[in-house]
Amino acid sequence: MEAGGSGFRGKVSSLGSTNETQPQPKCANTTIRPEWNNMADADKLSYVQAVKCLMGTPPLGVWDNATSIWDEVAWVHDQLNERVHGVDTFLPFHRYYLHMLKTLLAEHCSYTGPMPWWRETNYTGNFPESGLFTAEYFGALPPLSETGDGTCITDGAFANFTVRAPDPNNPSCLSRGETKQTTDEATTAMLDLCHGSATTEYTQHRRCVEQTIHAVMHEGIGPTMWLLSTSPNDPIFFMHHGFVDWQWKRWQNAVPSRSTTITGCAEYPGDGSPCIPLTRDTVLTTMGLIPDMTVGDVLDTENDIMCYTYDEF
Ligand SMILES: [Cu+2]
Repeated sequence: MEAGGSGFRGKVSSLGSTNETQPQPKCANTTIRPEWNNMADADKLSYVQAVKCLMGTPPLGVWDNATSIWDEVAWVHDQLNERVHGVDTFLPFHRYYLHMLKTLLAEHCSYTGPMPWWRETNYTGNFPESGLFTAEYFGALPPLSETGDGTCITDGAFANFTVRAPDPNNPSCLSRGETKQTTDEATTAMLDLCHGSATTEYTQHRRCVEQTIHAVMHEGIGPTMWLLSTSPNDPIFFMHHGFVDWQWKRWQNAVPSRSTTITGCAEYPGDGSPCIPLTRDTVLTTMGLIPDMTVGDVLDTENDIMCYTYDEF
């Protein structure tokens, strides 16, 4: 539980003031999401162990074929694939999805430690240097083979994890294979592009983040990660999306109204009619893994629902 004010929030919703003009109250005691390398080794270990715990925790009943909550986490993302990628819902959904992970870790694995993020642009493309891909933590990130194949991960906290979502009749291994040429594209220049004068509109920022560093790292890390729809099978997904969320937060911090208002499209009907707009009231769902929320609930990370910020920008 993050300190700060579930009681206060209950009071506010009973007054019915979660509408467009009245943002959620601020969190009294904001927690800090640390960059991986700013964490103590013991905290790193307890985080990966908590994630591993979800892989061994019986499913919640969201997906009939699941053997664990982790299977359901990946399956839900697969089911929602079209609704949460390539649309402006992308950033709020994935912020909510990270909140889902935090909630599941706390409720089912007693994890109350920090939710880490990974500053992917701090390297010269040599991601094993990140301190993530080690035998203590996430396991190896080997290069993609000459024939374009990944390698089953047999070290680290998630060694020999079997990927079952979305098709339990075709299980596979958790697999990685780095294409350095691709991951090398995640540069600070690319990062700055998404925060510059060409990206002052929310949709421009979202598109920039989604189509550059977000896409590059999914593609560059290899097989499990490059299948976008089921990529949360690889726990590195959440470190990666921590950085995606950090980028949005950094962009929001530059102009205060960016944490209270939203624009853009939640859906494109495809028949030439206008898009369905993304608003504070647009519903975000994990199909029952945690309760649904709205975009307005997650827009400001420092409100008393989300209640976090990052340790550095
Ligand atoms: Cu996604």
